[in-house]
Amino acid sequence: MSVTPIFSDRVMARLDELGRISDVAEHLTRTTYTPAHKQANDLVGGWMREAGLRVHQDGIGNLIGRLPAVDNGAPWLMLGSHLDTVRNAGKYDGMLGVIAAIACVEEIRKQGLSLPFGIELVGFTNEEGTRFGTAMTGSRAIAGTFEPAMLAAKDRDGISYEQAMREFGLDPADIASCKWPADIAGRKLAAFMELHIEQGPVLEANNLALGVVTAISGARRYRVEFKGLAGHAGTVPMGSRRDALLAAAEAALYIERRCTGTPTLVGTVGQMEALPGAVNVIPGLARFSIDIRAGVDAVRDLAADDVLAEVQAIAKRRNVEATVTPLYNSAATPCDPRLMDAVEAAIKAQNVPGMHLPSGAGHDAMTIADLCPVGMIFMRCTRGISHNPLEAVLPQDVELATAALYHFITHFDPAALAA
Ligand code: HGY
Ligand code: MN
Ligand code: MN
Repeated sequence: MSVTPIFSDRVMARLDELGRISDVAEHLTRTTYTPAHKQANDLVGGWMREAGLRVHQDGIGNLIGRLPAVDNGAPWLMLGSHLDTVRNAGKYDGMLGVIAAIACVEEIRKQGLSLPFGIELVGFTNEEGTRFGTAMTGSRAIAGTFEPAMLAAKDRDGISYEQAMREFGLDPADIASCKWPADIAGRKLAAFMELHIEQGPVLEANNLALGVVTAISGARRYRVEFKGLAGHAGTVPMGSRRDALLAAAEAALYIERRCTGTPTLVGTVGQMEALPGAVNVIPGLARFSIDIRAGVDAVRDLAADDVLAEVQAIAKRRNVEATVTPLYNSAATPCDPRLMDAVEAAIKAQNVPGMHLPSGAGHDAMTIADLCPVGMIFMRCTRGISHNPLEAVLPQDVELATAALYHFITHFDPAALAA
């Protein structure tokens, strides 16, 4: 007998609706400080209000819904995930964690439950770093680790983070006000729990819907520019070229070699451009991104150091100039064992098996870990595909995942973490 779903119909319908809000018509790309960012905050803010949450947008553009406890001095549980996306994205990465948490609050109110803690439900902005390269600025503002240098980061059109904020109606001077406890002085944050798709193939390979996240890999990101000499494709002999694109190509292939063969170590060149970009001109300028991660920081750092050294060696060999700009650096983050136990119990309560697994993907939980213990629930995604419009989930998994989050919330005991 199939049990009537409590959550999944509404969660899936809302994810479909939210997935139609994009910076561009042809696919889902929702970056930061764009009209789509505002539209998404307005739409999700309305759903938060319907659930009985008090809603506001904070000083950096995060969307926040609050359900205070009856007791003003009670601790708070933070829930949520990010509302921004990569380019040509799927509609579940980040959004699932926000929409499912709203569905849980709706059910809590429907059941007339009053919890011994407040709920701070956050739709973080700029977790991906798609527009400016520098990532997780929304959660960093709440954690108090936003770095003013990030305001100078520029998008593809040369607009700075600061300028984009101001055009969005925000004042960088207000970023400091986002830092927990924000506008409720002295409140204590007991924990942060994030539901997220796995974005990998492990749960599906084990025929499981849900998983307990053990740790989140740390990442280092850079932007590299090689400056050679543009020249005529027909007249400059091969031996006397200063071809910036070939230097970048050599660096990319080195990154692949260096990051292959070490467990949890991965290296990616996601962006590359050759300028001036004419078919009959030797590229005088090449820009590309580097993203290096591992479950253990020392493994990642060793690889990153080797890659940066090779970038300089290639520049020397090819007589081009290398400029390396660090964009982002996050340490590997362990999930709190007590929250892992609570997630395990929440999965068990759904009468399904689960498993423990690390996250190769980064999440806002890494940043919020500077404030409080963090935990994550992983949900299977089809063929492990993510950062891709083919990202897909099963409604029955969404039901299980939201029910597990609901179980975690309604059984959460802040005192157990105070010990
Ligand atoms: O890049 C990541 O790991 C995440 O999707 N922001
Ligand atoms: Mn992502
Ligand atoms: Mn994500």
